[in-house]
Amino acid sequence: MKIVLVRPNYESHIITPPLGLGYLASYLKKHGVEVKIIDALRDNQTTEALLERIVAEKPDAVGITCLTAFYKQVVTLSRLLKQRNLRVVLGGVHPTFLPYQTLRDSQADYVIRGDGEIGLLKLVQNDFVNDGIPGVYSRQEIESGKTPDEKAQCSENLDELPFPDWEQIDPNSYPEAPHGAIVKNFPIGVITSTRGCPHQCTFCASPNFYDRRIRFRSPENVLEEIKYLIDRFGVREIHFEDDNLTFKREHVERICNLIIENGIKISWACPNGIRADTVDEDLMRLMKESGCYCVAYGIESANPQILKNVKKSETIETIEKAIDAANKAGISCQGFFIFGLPGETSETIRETIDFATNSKLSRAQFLILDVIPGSELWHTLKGQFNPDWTKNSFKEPEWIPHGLTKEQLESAQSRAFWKFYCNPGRFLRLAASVRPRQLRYMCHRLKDYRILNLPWRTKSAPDVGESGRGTETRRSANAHPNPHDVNSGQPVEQSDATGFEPLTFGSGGRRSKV
Ligand code: B12
Ligand code: SF4
Repeated sequence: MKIVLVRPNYESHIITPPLGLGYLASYLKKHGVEVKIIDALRDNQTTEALLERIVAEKPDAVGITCLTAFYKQVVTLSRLLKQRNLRVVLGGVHPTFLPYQTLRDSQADYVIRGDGEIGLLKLVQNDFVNDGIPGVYSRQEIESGKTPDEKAQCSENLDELPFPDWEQIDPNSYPEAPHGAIVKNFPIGVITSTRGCPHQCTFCASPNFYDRRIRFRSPENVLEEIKYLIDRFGVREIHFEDDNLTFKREHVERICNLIIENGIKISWACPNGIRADTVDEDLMRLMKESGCYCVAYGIESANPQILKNVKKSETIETIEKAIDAANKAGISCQGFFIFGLPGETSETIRETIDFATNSKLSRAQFLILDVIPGSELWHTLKGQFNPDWTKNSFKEPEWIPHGLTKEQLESAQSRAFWKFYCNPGRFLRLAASVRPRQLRYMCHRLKDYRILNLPWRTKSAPDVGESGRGTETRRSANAHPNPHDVNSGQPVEQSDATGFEPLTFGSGGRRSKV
């Protein structure tokens, strides 16, 4: 039995090892299944070349990973594979929350919801006959009345999972576009030491994906993987991509202490962010001693009411303390902000920009809200916007808070970056840490985040300081009712409005080299 696991190519300025595919591959291999990973994003392959590469492998099935941001490319690839009579299985965050629509658009045979290791293995071992494997669904099953409300069985003891199949996603082959843009050392090993997050921020998909639970690997198991990455691939930096690395203090403290006690010389960072309410100066100092040089905090907004609206359960004072703690310990600190959250006004945008600019953050990222499947906002804002998954994620507004306009949000993004980096110290530190080989992707980022849109040349919007109400503030959704309310306590799967047309080659999957 041979399975090919694929990440399609799509427009992105971040290209990191696909951990999910790595875990699926090692788990299947451990159970005697032959697996080939093809990362077309890393290899920058056209859809045509990718298709031929997959077909040449003569697989028994093709598994494709799918986030909302590259749904279109997944659908295109899946349909082409079906035309070649190949069996297709989809998994990942997007199909987990919109299984029926995904199956219908992609013509894939199966969707597996949630963690994929056990469900996929069972399906393979069952010769692709689904006799009630939890979390596995076909379009026909759903149309004949089965409700896709179950997730696949997941591994309760994460230490039982083998490390990702690093041989096939060698850290050395991801040199140019790491998460967080600026890094200290290459190559980078990407690790998750936990799965899940018990919080409930309304813009985030993780709580629903993991049912608000968090599972931990043992710190010893994490250390083993770090050692393996160093010995086998010469890794010199680790990026923890956990949702909530510092959630349990003993967990992160033990990881730090093991790194120190074992004399491991490595730099590490948390580019996916940690929560400000889980850290203090002591913890930061320990993290620093073990090699941590950069953390990011999901700050989202400086307005207390907005933080409440999105159930962040953190105060601005806590966030300020956490930034202070990082600075005192000598750890560089990045802030993530989102414009366009419920309750946003021109005044709150200004508040956030002022907070960021006057803070001790050394870097900041300003995104525009995307209402993503799996998030609570996906439910509560349903019917108030048309999801468009062909647009650039987190860069183009889709739902617009009452009283604001699309243009105001877009100009806020570029204005925020400019104001933030107008500080000479910040700018010089940033410029000094960019490496020549990263320049191409750095330019890509500057363009994506509208940093190249000079704020004084952004026509359009009234200044965010002006209070005028937008003319066209909300778009009404045009959602087709679905034949089934198939989504597992999730809302009715929303709309056909995903920009889907007849299948074409081409656009699916070429990354513009900027
Ligand atoms: C690391 C990470 C990234 C990395 C790479 C992601 C990747 N997979 O290639 C980078 C930094 C590039 C990234 C980018 C983005 N990300 Co991201 N990212 C994550 C993060 C923190 C961890 C992902 C991970 O490695 N998990 C560990 C592995 C083991 O889990 P996994 O990938 O989910 O895989 C498991 C299952 O999903 C399933 N599975 C996955 N694929 C397949 C395939 C098959 C066939 C099967 C059967 C099963 C299966 O089985 C796997 C093993 O159990 C998650 C949060 C999270 N907790 O998942 C967000 C997350 C996936 N990202 C998210 C988002 C929104 C984004 C961005 C749009 C953000 C942005 N600012 O632009 C971009 C989109 C991509 C782009 N345009 O570049 C959302 C996804 C929401 C959605 N509906 O799609 C998440 C859930 C975060 C969130 N808080 O909401 N991301
Ligand atoms: S944003 Fe962070 S803290 Fe909030 S639910 Fe998502 S992963 Fe958890």
